[in-house]
Amino acid sequence: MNGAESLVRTLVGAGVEVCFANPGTSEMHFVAALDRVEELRCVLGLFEGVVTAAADGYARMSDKPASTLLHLGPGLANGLANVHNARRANTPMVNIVGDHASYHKRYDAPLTSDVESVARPFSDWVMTSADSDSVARDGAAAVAAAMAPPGRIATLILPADASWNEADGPAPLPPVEEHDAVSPETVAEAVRVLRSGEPVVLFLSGLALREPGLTLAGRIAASTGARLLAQTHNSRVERGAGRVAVDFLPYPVDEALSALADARHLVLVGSKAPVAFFAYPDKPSELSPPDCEIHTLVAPEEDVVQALEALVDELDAHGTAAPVQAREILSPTGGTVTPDAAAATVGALLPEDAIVVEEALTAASAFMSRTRSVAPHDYLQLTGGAIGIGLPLATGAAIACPDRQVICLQADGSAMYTVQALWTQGREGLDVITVILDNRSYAILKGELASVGAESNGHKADDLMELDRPALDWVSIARGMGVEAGRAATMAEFNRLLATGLSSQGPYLIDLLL
Ligand SMILES: Cc1ncc(C[n+]2csc(CCOP(=O)(O)OP(=O)(O)O)c2C)c(N)n1
Repeated sequence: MNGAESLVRTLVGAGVEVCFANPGTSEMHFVAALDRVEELRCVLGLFEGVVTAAADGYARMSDKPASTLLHLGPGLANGLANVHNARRANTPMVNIVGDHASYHKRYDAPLTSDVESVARPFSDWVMTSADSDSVARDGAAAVAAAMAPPGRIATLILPADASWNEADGPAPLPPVEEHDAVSPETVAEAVRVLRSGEPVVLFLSGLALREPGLTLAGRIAASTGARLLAQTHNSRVERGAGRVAVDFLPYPVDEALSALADARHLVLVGSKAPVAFFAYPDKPSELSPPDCEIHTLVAPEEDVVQALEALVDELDAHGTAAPVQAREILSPTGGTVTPDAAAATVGALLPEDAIVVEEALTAASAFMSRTRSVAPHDYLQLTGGAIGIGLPLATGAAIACPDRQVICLQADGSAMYTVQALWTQGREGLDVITVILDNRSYAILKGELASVGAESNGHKADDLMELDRPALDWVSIARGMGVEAGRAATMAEFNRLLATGLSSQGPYLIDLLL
């Protein structure tokens, strides 16, 4: 067995089931090894930003470590924006990056670069395998590093000769770091705050937004009068009818400030203290009021569910019912197309247990509010602000959950960054409906131009935010990648196309003209 095969067998032994890949010459022994190891499924992405976001979507929905196969420094660099997003989602991800054979490096061949330096700012763990005998052990260490709480990015650089030289065989997964439990003192402090009689916000993220954390948080809120609020962007939220409803902190600074204006205590539950996405002249960076005390009940890398359980114990709230969201029956709307009307139709037609991937930017708040009380679903967001995640995130989620309908609510400008994901959806026959929110502009940037106080009334600034010259032909783009598609210019057409997409198997794209 060579080093590459020892690595593939190690990954499988450690629980890695899928490798999202875009390989090159230096990865050919890894590629060949895949045919000798049945258990590792391989999914091809036609750009590395597709590969890394698909791995992220897969891990978010499967709760298993994701892996990628990338080609030297440039291949990794192409994928990094979505590695950044995955890191911000606390996704466990192992990137295998092929490199030149160790003895070839000194010739400075065209693809040579300092791969470790490319990887480091976006990885929590980086290692280059010294030789074929260490590859398996390094691979096992990479998976353990990725699975360390709260989920981390591990990048293993694999020189070609470490791949092709003889190796001993696979290595076992070393012990994986456990979540630290939260101390009784920390829980007691939270109890004191919750019983202070002052307004408290429980600020939730991570596992606090999924069962059983959500119900525990609901019990705490019901028994103390604390308000539940989620971080603005989260890896995965379980929501909809029958679940504890949680508002999201709004993205615009003024709205976020008013959402937190009354809070005297902010208790962090798997979240970070809220800060503005960007600095704006004359607006604060910190979103909680100056007289609001911030308390950490549980940090993202600690045991969120244990902390919530301990808090429920201390509050003696196990008997308290967590209030859940009532079901609202929406009807598809008619008339002109607006984000709100589109959101009402999506809410009305959303199947039970769907996965909603949302990179809707200026339309996000409409979708969020209209899906609050509809069929229960998982909601996946852009966590790191690097646009171009939606289409591949949906692709990876569909690989993880082949029996669930995936609906991707996708702003058009962001869609173009990783549009090749449609081809992977077509190739793999994935049940993903993509709704392109086709406003033919970088609409959000028009607002940002004014918000940061940049003065402009000229056509050059406008020209950098308009996508209508030429208009993108989304139906042709989709069909050209093997995905059936239709265009909707009215709500009646959208309602019909969404129903068509939902009743058919395989991927479908709707170009919704806004
Ligand atoms: C990787 C990356 N590049 C550029 C940006 C800057 N950026 C933020 S929003 C945006 C345009 C978004 O337009 P679109 O996806 O069409 O959504 P809309 O604002 O029209 O709703 C850009 C270019 C970014 N956030 N991330």
